[in-house]
Amino acid sequence: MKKALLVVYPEQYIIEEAKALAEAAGYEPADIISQKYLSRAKFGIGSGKAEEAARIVRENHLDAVVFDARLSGSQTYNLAKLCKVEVKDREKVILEIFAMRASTAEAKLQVQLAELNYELPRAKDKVRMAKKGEQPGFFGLGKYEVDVYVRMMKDRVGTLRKKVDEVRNRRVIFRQHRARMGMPGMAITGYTGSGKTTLFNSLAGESKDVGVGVFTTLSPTTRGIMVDHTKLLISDTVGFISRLPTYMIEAFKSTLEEVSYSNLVLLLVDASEPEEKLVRNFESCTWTLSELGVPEGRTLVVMNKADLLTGEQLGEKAWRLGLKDPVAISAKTGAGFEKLMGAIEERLGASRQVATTTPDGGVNAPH
Ligand SMILES: Nc1nc2c(ncn2[C@@H]2O[C@H](COP(=O)(O)OP(=O)(O)OP(=O)(O)O)[C@@H](O)[C@H]2O)c(=O)[nH]1
Ligand SMILES: [Mg+2]
Repeated sequence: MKKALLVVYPEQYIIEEAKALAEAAGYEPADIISQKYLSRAKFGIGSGKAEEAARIVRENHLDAVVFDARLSGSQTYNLAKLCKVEVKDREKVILEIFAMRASTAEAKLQVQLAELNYELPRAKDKVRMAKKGEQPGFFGLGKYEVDVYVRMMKDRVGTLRKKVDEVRNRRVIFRQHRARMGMPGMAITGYTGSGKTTLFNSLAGESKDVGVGVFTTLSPTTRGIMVDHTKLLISDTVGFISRLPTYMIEAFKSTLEEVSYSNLVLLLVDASEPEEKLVRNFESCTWTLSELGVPEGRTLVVMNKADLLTGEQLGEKAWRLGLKDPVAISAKTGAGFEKLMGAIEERLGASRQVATTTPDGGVNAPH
């Protein structure tokens, strides 16, 4: 494993998540610098801190700097030049994890598209720097060739988008088929590591990979289960994470469209998280769901990992999330499943009564 210096905001839960991300991407967080501001113009961090980072890297023979925020192309370049090792920002780290774990052709295409969307503004930065003479000979290219390189990247984005759309169309056909068969769908969504796959496995009698780290699941799986004498299609989905750029959601849209077109969206929260993290993660999930066009009324919030909490703690956390009649379960032990199934039946029953069919054949539940 490469040893890295982690640069991160000074909050315990943010540090923990940053560590988990770094590890999942193959970096061992050997040292940490925490800073309240990670958006300073030249290096992301202030010049003094950047010097300190360079010293830590040098003295401890580290291989990389992992920066848990977004960096522009020029910030990355400046920091890498100062520290003399590679610099990976948060988005790049997430992309690397996705690239390592993408196993289906579709996921691979999606990751490539997200990578290009990540590189494009940075390539433009490089063009600007090359033009100002600040970064001559980037890739051994002169400034005109760099212009050509950016144009080439834009073309590739176009080609990839078309391919991703083709796969997406196949999903649309599959969805139309399901809708014609009158099968309702439920997507299990939530922050990465909240226990979606564990729940999916329990409900569907499957044995999909469950992980301790982040982003164990990248491709959605759908299975049918019987609920109230009706076949319900449940889908396990890719986890959400805070500060996820919209272009990444865009790249994974065909996967996440399963969510947009579901009759019911189960939002699973890890109730064992400390309160502040719980609330922040919940907010980032509801933000992502709204980015995906899921109306609030279609979401069923379920508190998971209840086995790790007392009833009193659960009540307190439900209150913090504003849940009036909380459904609390343990995906691991099966506790609370009866209430969960009851809530699912009730919500599906209500959605069936007023369900209409959308032009593409998807079933559109009431807003
Ligand atoms: N104690 C306890 N642990 C749980 C429960 N549900 C899941 N876990 C654990 O939480 C970790 C993450 O579980 P996963 O099911 O992989 O979570 P996920 O939401 O699918 O994660 P990603 O696919 O990475 O987004 C694993 O170590 C599970 O064993 C639960 O009800 N109780
Ligand atoms: Mg999973």
